[in-house]
Amino acid sequence: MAMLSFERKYRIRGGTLIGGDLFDFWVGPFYVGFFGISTVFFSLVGTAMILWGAAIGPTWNPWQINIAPPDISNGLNMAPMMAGGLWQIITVCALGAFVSWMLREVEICRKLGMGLHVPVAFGFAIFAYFTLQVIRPVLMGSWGHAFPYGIYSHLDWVSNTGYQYLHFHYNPAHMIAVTLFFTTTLALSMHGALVLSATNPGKGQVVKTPEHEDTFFRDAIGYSVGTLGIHRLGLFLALAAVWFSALCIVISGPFWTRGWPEWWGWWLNMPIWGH
Ligand code: 07D
Ligand code: 07D
Ligand code: U10
Repeated sequence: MAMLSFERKYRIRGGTLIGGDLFDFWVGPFYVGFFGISTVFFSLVGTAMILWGAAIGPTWNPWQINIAPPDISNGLNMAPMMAGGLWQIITVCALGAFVSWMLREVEICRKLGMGLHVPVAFGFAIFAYFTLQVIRPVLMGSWGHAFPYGIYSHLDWVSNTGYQYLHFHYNPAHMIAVTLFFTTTLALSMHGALVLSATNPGKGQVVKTPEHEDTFFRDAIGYSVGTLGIHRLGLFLALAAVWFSALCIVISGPFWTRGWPEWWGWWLNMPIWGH
């Protein structure tokens, strides 16, 4: 019950960014706030538009529902409702809901007197989405370059977009992003394993301290990044992974239109090879 008495003590007014006391209350476990209301609003409108799109489409199979962006020939104009207009409204609602959710996190952090690390981190995910759906299509001159809303159709978009550049694995920013994602899972698995090994050492054993954790890595690899450090590193790795993902897709099209293997020509053409 420690958690519940803590919550009773801290669930007081204040810290809102907008609306003052107006929406400063909880519904069950959920803090509401102005941005809780706007989250619910954008989510409901966006979901309704997806359901409308599904209703006029050929299938109710959840895996196959697809709401496509406007045709490339439509450019950056508003599209007719049944020819990409729905996709445009859903995109606005998605961005409205994601940003509302982030700002609701900010209000919760302010109430608790905590840092803003969680909403900042979520902001990186929103930025990646914004890059895919707004920045890159705008740079390329058409909403038709954005990805469609559907479980399988968005996979088709990733594959098709990848092959447009012949071999997406040769995109250097994609390489860095993939490496950072792999390193993130490595770091989390090492951290999870280390903490469990120290705090859950088995029946009859004494719980170990951070000194044990530090010493394990000093013995094993000669250095310990430390108990605060591993969390800084984990956040950095994950945010850098998303940052390089956004970079790898925004350069594909707006700044590099040929196959990615060709980009490596600079290496093959270096004068040191003597040709
Ligand atoms: C575990 C937190 C929970 C979140 C979940 C996702 C919806 C969508 C909507 C039917 C880690 C909830 C899903 C609300 C339902 C309709 C219309 C997060 C966790 C469980 N993808 N993607 C998935 C999204 C993009 C790619 C799964 C969203 C880019 C590949 C799920 C976005 C590219 C694969 C999903 C988005 C891309 C997937 C599991 C937005 C590059 C898979 C996601 C808003 C980033 C995997 C069938 C997950 C799969 C998968 C959702 C964008 C590539 C449906 C919401 C365009 C290659 N994506 N995705 O666990 O099985 O995330 O697909 O940007 O293989 Mg995707
Ligand atoms: C965009 C998600 C944002 C989510 C938000 C929240 C809800 C609410 C509610 C659960 C960015 C949504 C929330 C909806 C849900 C409830 C209640 C995250 C986003 C705001 N690739 N590739 C990447 C790998 C290949 C290609 C990124 C690996 C092929 C293209 C990552 C491999 C070709 C694009 C990555 C591989 C190809 C990418 C994705 C291996 C295809 C992108 C992660 C091992 C033939 C995308 C910004 C990401 C990108 C991207 C990994 C292979 C193409 C680095 C490991 C060679 C076209 N690929 N890829 O970005 O950079 O997350 O997007 O083969 O566009 Mg790739
Ligand atoms: C970490 C940690 C740490 C901990 C931790 C954690 C990181 C060191 C101390 C946290 C980690 C975990 C708990 C582990 C598991 C987590 C994951 C694997 C990540 C993925 C998470 C999920 C898949 C769960 C997702 C669930 C969500 C997002 C909750 C959904 C909630 C709502 C829909 C309600 C939101 C409330 C709002 C907007 C405020 C307003 C509320 C109201 C007015 C009342 C409620 C109203 C509704 C529900 C209806 C509104 C409709 C909406 C929003 C649209 C839906 C539309 C439909 C048509 C269905 O490091 O320590 O430990 O624990």
